[in-house]
Amino acid sequence: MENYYQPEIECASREQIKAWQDERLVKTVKHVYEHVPYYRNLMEQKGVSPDDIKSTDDLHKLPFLTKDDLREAYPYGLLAVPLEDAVRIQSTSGTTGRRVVAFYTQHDLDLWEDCCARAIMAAGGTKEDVVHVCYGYGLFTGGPGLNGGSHKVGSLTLPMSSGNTERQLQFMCDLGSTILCCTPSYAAYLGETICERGLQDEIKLKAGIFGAEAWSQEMRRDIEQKLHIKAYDIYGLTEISGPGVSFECSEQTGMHINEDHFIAEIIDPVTGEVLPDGEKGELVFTCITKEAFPLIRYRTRDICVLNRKPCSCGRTHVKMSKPMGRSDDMLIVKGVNVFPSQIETVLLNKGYPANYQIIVSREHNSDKLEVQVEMTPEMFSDKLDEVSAREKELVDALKAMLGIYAKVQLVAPKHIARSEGKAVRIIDKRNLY
Ligand code: DLL
Repeated sequence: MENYYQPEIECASREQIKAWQDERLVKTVKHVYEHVPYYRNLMEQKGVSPDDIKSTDDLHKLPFLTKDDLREAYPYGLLAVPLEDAVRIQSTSGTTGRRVVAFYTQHDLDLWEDCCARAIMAAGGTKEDVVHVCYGYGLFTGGPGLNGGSHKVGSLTLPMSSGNTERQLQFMCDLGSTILCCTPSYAAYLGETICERGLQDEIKLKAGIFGAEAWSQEMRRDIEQKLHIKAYDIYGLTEISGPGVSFECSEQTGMHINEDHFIAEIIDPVTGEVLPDGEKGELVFTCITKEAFPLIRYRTRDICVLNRKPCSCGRTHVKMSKPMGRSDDMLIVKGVNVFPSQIETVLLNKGYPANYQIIVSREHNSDKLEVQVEMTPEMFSDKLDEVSAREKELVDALKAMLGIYAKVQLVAPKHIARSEGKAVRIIDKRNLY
């Protein structure tokens, strides 16, 4: 069995990584220019030809690609191989507009599974592990990606998919699952249920690989404590392949981007200017090894920071921070930028569980921000003055963090609907778009 900790790649010198990226970028740009009329048009509009791209130093000359391009080119407009060579699609969970469909050849699936296998190995996974995958299967990339990665590691893979918590717990106890893969909100829910039922001693989990949505350090601590595991972050997006674009190592100070497959840039989301490492901005990816759907300079809308300092784990691939919000789902309330992650940090710091909903509305042309927060069973009390005091405390803490007033409504435990996939945190009733 191949060992998917690939030190010759993951710990390669920076010179070697640049050499791979230079060569692969040139090849990929030629490939899309020759096979995708949509790209050829975009490049011609910008007055750039494949001959102008000689190395990664020329990357900035290429046009950006956005989700709007993907929607416009739907369904086959960005497919870079003949249909007969594509073997799979995956699709985003997008609820508005046209769906985004990504294509894979067998080679692309293989490389994607390698990336996920690296993530599992980095979380301590080996062929002795029992990997419990309760990300959704089907069009969502979470289930298929981690499933394929787990196979490559040689672990026993439980393709549970999402939902049916009873069955999840039964298999987890009976089969002795050791690595849990799901969204952090579902992990928190499983942790809560396991504690309520006193099942802590019956589960054998040692690690979790959680991603697909934003989650704070406080939420990590909560999950780690309830499930007695080490919780690792994993990042990815359907357009670029799915989970495994980057992943955490044992140092847990950012996620290593698989730089032999993807080139990362950080840009100013307003001007599009490339920012130096260490500055916060929008993450942009260029795929350099894919055949069917090699997106170039794709704007993710995720706001991050890149860090190239050496990592104690030995990996040399650049690390990205946890996304700190999205340039498109940042809320602007009364003219102030509000990121859901800021609200979550306040709640978890004050000992509340990560079960909350942010409701924005507009009355008489003025924005109203309301946060509904679940209490823990210990906090839950019938005494109105105690609840009011708690609400007031949160209003003050949120004001200090956000700079604006947010109404707080504390609700009973389990009041807010649980999600088996990505949690729905924001309800914006303002119909702004
Ligand atoms: O969420 C792929 C995935 C599956 C990643 C399983 C990790 C684990 P999409 O549905 O296309 O793909 O959503 C991609 O989700 O642009 C981020 O905004 C967000 N996201 C993904 N991972 C993380 C993470 C999958 N670890 C979008 N932290 C991305 C914060 C994340 N946000």
